[in-house]
Amino acid sequence: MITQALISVSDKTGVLDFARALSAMGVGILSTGGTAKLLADNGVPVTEVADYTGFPEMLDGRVKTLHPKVHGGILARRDTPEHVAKLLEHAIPTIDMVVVNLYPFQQAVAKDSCTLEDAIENIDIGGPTMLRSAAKNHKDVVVVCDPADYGMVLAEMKGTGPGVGAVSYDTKFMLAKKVFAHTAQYDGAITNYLTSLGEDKAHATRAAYPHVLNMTFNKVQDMRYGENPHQSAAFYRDLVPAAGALANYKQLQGKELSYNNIADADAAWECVKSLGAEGQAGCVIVKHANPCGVALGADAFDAYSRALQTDPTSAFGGIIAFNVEVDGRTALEIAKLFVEVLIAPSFSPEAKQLMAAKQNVRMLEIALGGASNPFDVKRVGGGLLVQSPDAKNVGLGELRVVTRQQPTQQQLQDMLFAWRVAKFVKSNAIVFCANGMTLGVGAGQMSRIDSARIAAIKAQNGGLSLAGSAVASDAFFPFRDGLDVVVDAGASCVIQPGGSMRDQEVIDAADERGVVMLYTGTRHFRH
Ligand code: 93A
Repeated sequence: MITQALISVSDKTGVLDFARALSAMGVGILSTGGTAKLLADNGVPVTEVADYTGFPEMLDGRVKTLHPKVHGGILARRDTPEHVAKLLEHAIPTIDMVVVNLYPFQQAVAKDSCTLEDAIENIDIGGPTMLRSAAKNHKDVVVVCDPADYGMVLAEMKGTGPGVGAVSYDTKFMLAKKVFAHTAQYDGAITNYLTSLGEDKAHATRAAYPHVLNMTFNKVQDMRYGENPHQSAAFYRDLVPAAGALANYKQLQGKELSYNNIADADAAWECVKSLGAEGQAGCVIVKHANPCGVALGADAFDAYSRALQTDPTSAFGGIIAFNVEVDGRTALEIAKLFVEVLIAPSFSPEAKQLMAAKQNVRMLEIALGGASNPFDVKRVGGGLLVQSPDAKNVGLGELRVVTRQQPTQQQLQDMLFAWRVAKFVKSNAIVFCANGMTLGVGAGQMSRIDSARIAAIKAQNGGLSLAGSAVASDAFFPFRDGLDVVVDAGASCVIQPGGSMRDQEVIDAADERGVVMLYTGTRHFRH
């Protein structure tokens, strides 16, 4: 039963309506300075915490709610007689609901003008303390730190019948988990800011990155094992994954996803999301985190048939992703192959029905969306590397023709497609393409020339001609030998970042061989 709520919020979104509704249900409301004023000005009966505790707000508001009458009322176990007796002894009523959101520390430090003093004044102490007290005692206290939950809480209270409502244990537990994730994130942001301060301690260094290292996750599942059967593993999801991120998958059928399935599915999904600028269907087949076939097509069927041609041997047991709906005809074709995971924004009813006969295929539906992550992380011994994601898509205006030969429109299109794919291939990456499909992919080699040789061999194995093809190299050619290999194999044009000490040697080689070469000025290492 909720008789008394304490409301103290910096973000006042929705709080007036929420407080009004609580009040209408007979809940007494305690509140702090700004929040209390907003409620009182709008006719919601409210008691100031200072009047309630008999202790004035002090030290510029640093001490507002840090009082035994507040924390005793929140923390007392209602089913422990000693606790109840103590409350009675000190005339402390219970506080059954805590509605708090914190001083906007992250927003404050995101401003260039923020000084260390500003940042410190924006560290909320009383707010997290109340949230943590309430979350610890969630069995008896409803704790709300997110205005988005006001509606849900009210609906549940109203649903319990006339008069003062209650909130279920499951909801209280969920809200408590949310609070600890929230305060952990908040403290993480403070730590991150303080450790990024420059020598003068006054400002975060200009290069400080990221401002907020949001590393709070929800566990989705334990896995049978990790990359190998002797490794333990689990999958965690961001508190709020970005729209279009892999973690938002809905599994329609198939066995539980494995560790490698999720890693490969992510590689396939990120790559296929980057296709489609041409308004065509795109298909990506991934094996061991590398695309082994990528193609555009008139429809899903066409894109799949073309993607499969590049390397049908490697596609066995692969992960296949589409950027368009998978229809029945395409599903029928895919069913001929042994597939681990199939991903698409949607599947037609016919495709679902056909795949139902293949229950070993894990089918994932994910809505298409933009960037998945605000930053990339990689664990190293005793540390963490953090970087912004490789979101760069080279524009036409950034391309520079460095050879005497100029590209035709077709060559330009082929090179841009190859370049887009190369970004998703582990370095050293060499990708042969023509007409919106990969012809040969050389991935993950320690030398560029070996990647070039492998890419050419792949095309040969697939029975594909490289005559007149386009080649992308994810980083510059350090010597002319790599270029010679791709031209010997049949390439007529090459796209690469440029920037080698021997650029001139490579340009001369391209001119000598009569091929086109474009510089992007950007490289796409991927490890
Ligand atoms: O300055 S505090 O760290 N000390 C406190 O005792 C305290 N109590 C509530 N910050 C405190 N709060 C915070 O005040 C809340 O977390 C909330 O963000 C804010 C609401 O202030 P007002 O109601 O005056 O707008």
